[in-house]
Amino acid sequence: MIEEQLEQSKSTQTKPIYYATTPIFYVNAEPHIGHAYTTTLVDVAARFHRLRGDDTYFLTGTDEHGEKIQKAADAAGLTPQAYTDQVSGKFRATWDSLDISYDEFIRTTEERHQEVVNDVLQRVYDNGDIIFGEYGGLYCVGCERYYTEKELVDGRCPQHDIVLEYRSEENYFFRMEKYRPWLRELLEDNPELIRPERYRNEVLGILREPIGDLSISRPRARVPWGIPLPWDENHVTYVWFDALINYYSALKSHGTEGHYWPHVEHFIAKDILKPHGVFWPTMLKSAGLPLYQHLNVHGYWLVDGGKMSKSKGNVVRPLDLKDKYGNDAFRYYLLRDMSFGLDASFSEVGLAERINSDLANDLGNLLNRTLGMLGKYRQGRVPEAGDLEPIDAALRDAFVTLPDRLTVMVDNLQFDRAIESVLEAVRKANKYIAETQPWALAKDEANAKRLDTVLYTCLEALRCASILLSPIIPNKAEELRAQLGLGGAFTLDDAKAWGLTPAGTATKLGAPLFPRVDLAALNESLEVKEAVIEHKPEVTIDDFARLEFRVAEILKAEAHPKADKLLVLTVKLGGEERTIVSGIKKWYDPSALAGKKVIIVANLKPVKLRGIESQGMILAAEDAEGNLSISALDRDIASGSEVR
Ligand code: ME8
Repeated sequence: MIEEQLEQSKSTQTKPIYYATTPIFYVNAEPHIGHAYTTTLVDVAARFHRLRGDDTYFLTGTDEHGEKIQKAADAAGLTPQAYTDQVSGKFRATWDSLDISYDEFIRTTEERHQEVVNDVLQRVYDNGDIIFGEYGGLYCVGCERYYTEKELVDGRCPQHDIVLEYRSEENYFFRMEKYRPWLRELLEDNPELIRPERYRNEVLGILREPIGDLSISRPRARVPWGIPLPWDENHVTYVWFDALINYYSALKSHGTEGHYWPHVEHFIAKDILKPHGVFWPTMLKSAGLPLYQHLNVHGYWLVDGGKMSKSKGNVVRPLDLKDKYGNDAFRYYLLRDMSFGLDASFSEVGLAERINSDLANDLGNLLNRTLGMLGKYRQGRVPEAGDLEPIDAALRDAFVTLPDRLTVMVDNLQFDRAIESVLEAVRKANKYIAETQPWALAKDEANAKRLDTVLYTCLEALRCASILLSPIIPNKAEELRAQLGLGGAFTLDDAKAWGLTPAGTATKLGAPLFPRVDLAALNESLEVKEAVIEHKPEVTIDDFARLEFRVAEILKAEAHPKADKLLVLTVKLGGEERTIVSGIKKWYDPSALAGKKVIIVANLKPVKLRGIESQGMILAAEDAEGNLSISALDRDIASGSEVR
């Protein structure tokens, strides 16, 4: 099958078109490693297609309407517009800082998008596919959709693990059920349409039973933050109906839909399979628009064996990893350590090990050894190669056959295998050095030409590696090329040709491309972090409001008669005096405490500590070693004042 595809790709004459999309992300959360994965993956695919010379277009953006966003804006105390501007800006800035080469960033609050949503809605309406009716069901605001009983796990939302609320409302409905037989047949006839296969099977499973009609509006009185329906302004468009259209509206707004739309490739994770696998194709069909080429569905990055969540406190932020390890190393890890379609477990140690083994050891060493020897034996200048011996030709073939193999792998979403095959060739080059022993050749002037050939072969291996890895590690690939003395533009075809490095080129051995990570130090710092971060549940503002924090002045402090570690404090709280027993004795001399103002929790139920009733608790900061410091106020404030 691979041979067949190779033949096909060779025989393609016209410049292929590639249009790839990420989901547009909800602006109720900040970018995390999951968002970064899909976006980096599409970036790598887009860069690879550009390298092949394809006419490439890459779209990403943010999903900004709906009840969930409206609620998030309320909680942040901002208008929905101000709030979405802020978070959408963070997504864009994150992608810029991660070197994401998107061609366009779309926001669903833009007028150009809203116009196209109206247009598509009107088409579906004119086609007789919209009806008005009442619907009742279990709704998840997090997913912004109704769930059927069958889709629930233990009666809860499978994505958010919460009990869903029953809702019933008068809405407009899209006659989705009508298109079920068509979609089923389409998926049966086109096994690659949704891939990998497990997700196609999942959608086919959904289509085996009635899918019902899709509620596509919300009453404007309840959800004002949305696009009003063109035929009834008392209702706004359901957020998924609005959001999915972004993939088309971005093109339509500048007239390129005829060019790119027929080639669209969507990339999503499994969480939003149903909207993309069922809602979207049926919507497109009704609106008379062509379907996507492929729906490419990847798995989830798991952290600590489960989903990341704010409440568990284990959300992994891409910019933190970029700052710590560099962006190229982070991108490399993301693409190398997840098999497309399957879940993967994020591990910082795994990331560091990947850097050390593949990037510092294999690639970095090849560069350092080659340029080191070139400096020593040839003043850093690229020599002219002589005739190739079989061992040289074997290494050449390992590289020049890679572009076609990688093309097939990338087309089949095997990004991890594609990277691994380049690294295999890099390892072969290291082995080649061990076998040809340039240092031994250098000892005898009679072997000068042979040494030239060996060094040149290593340089060519590095040049090809720099091209093949450039979509994944774009900056380091540039640095690598600069050290090789190469500049300017290059294409994938340049990695099929051997001998493109001009003899006489001056190389410039620089700093190591990927410094090794000190694994022992990393393990130690992670252990400390683990100890400090207790996973605490998220609280609502109402939970917080139940606690009463007040300023208290310490009047006197003395050692607890029956406990080594405790002090008994008398504090003044406005007009009131209280006794508080506190475990700060190790850090404070009782005589130095009188007169200090501290913050206490004033409405704790009193408890007896070693026989003395404590009527509150002093807040103290605690570091990783367990040292305590009672809160210091930087301005004199009356005792009894509330702290919020
Ligand atoms: O669903 N692992 O937006 P969203 C891998 N606005 N990828 C992950 C991930 C994880 N742990 N968590 C999230 C929405 N993702 C809608 C989309 S499209 C018309 C509308 C990535 O902010 C993955 O791409 O919840 C997933 O599909 C997407 O973020 C969901 O992003």
